[in-house]
Amino acid sequence: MMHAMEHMGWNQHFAEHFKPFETTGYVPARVTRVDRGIFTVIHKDGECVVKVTGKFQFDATSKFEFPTVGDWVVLELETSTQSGRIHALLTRQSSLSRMLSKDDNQQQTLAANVDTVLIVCGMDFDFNVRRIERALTLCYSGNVTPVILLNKIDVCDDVDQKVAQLQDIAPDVAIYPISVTQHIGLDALQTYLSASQTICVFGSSGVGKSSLINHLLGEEKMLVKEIRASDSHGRHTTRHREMFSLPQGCVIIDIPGVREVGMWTDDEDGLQTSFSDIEALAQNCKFNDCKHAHEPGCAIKAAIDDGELEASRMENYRDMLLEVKQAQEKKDRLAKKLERKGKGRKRR
Ligand SMILES: Nc1nc2c(ncn2[C@@H]2O[C@H](COP(=O)(O)OP(=O)(O)OP(=O)(O)O)[C@@H](O)[C@H]2O)c(=O)[nH]1
Ligand SMILES: [Zn+2]
Repeated sequence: MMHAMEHMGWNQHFAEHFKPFETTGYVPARVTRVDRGIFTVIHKDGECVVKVTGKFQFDATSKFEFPTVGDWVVLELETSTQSGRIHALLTRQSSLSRMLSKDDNQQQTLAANVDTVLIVCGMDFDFNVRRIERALTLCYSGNVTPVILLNKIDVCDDVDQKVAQLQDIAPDVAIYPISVTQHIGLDALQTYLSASQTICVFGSSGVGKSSLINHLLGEEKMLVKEIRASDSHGRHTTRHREMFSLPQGCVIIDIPGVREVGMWTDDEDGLQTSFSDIEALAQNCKFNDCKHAHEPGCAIKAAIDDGELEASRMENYRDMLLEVKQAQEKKDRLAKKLERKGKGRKRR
């Protein structure tokens, strides 16, 4: 049993959080698909399509408390009919969220419990440091480890220079120059693919995400093996699932919307991690409340003038900081609304 569960991403964290439910007869299950309130989940003995209980529905204060792809849930399972209901959500280890539109600040949680995001860039035309910064921030805000894959090094003349450029902005992130089609540098990725691990792949169209996933799945087969507790359900050649497992036991979540990175976060810490150089520079500004615009003694402006800091990096930081502030305001408004709703409930 443990074998199958580990190949679904189960680990000590979830085992710990499931303990209170052990005596209930409920089972842990992982959400592989969400479609308007209908959840496809897998458990150690199979798969079923379920809804949440009425109590779950009532207790939820926002849609972010509802299960999303990758979530572990507490499932009441009717084995004879393979039907059931979701009673609870096990505390998430991590999550990836994006902004649906800048104007209305709508958040969407795309995937939960992701350990590593492989950020894939194509070195032929897709190398964009600013976009990588956004992807990094998204990962840090969601407690996910980012890894940068610079693909197509076979058609790039200045790999070292680009690696150096990225090391500058992301000194703590592992960067792998690779070529999927030429089989260069791919063995090193095995570190991220062991059992109990869940990964996501980010990147623009054409950078080689599908090629990479196919390679990881095993080249001769070129098949996508859906996550199933047993092989008796057979293998499928089309990838209509949003989650599947590699032979090594790692789980890949591949949701179209997750591939192209947007961002939604109300977490300034994620931003501070990605832009620690700017935060450090700002400490040296003459005024504590320096807006880094036209103030005298601005260390940021000086660094840009000296060529020490790229103006576009600062702009990107400014944009994201604004998004974070807007998101925080929205969250505050929502919290106030919920508080009022909560009071209303108690009075009844
Ligand atoms: N030269 C070169 N081409 C590559 C490499 N890896 C992938 N490609 C090619 O890049 C093209 C796009 O690859 P895909 O894997 O379809 O890219 P994708 O990121 O999945 O694209 P979408 O499905 O549109 O999101 C294909 O023609 C691949 O053969 C590489 O290492 N070097
Ligand atoms: Zn300043």
